[in-house]
Amino acid sequence: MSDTLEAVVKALGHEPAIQGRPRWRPGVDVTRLPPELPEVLAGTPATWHEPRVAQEDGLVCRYDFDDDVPFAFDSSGSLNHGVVQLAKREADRGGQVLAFGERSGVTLPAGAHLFGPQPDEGTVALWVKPDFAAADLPDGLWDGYRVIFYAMLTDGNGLPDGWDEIGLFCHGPNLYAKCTGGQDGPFAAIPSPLKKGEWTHLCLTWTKTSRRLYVDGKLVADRQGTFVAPKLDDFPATLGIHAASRRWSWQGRLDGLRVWRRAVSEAEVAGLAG
Ligand SMILES: [Ca+2]
Repeated sequence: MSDTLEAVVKALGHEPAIQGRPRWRPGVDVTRLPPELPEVLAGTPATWHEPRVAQEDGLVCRYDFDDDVPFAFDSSGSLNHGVVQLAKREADRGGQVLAFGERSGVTLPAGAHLFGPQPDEGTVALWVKPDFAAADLPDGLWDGYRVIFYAMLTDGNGLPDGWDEIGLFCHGPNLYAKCTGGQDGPFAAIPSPLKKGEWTHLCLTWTKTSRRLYVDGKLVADRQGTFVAPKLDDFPATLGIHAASRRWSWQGRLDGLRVWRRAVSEAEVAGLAG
């Protein structure tokens, strides 16, 4: 018996007699709905076809968007599907891509689920096509960010500038790549090679002793050293939006996201970008 019921029984001297117990509410009478809602109720339910799944060594996420699935389908077989918010599929790159605008993004599974809780190595690769010229982006502390991919330890940081983060983003005229454990900053900050309205392939890889960024299959940043692996937890990773602030959306198109739990080789990167 609960403490409350025990107290009631003690006060009454007997168990309470309950009368007028509330019943289930009656169902909604559709004939009484506002006139615009029956139209919605009569709408065609979403139907879609499951794309083909192809497993690959160490690959834990593959989004190609070449399907009619109402979410981001992971064809790596790892079930790391994503929730698409406001971004739309469009015909491009011989199939479909995802078009992003203000407040749009894709929420992926948690960083630790994708990469592991403190990943010594990994890869994030994808195609990007901005709707903006890097030279036109402001570079103040609180403006001009365009996030491509982000995974991070839980925190409420409003900017893509913390520790324990794996990310790719533009800020002002530069492209940044980070894989930060300890108190590292971005390992790559280069004049943005992205061109308005053009596709570019980006690939970030890391191991215990390296941090690398490839652009169109070519190595453009290569930091060697002894690195602390980023810590990750159950905070969701994101595509095309900053994970913590839900701001700094990508403006343009993204396609062909690949996430590996290993650092892919230079030859593999060249193959992806080919
Ligand atoms: Ca595609």
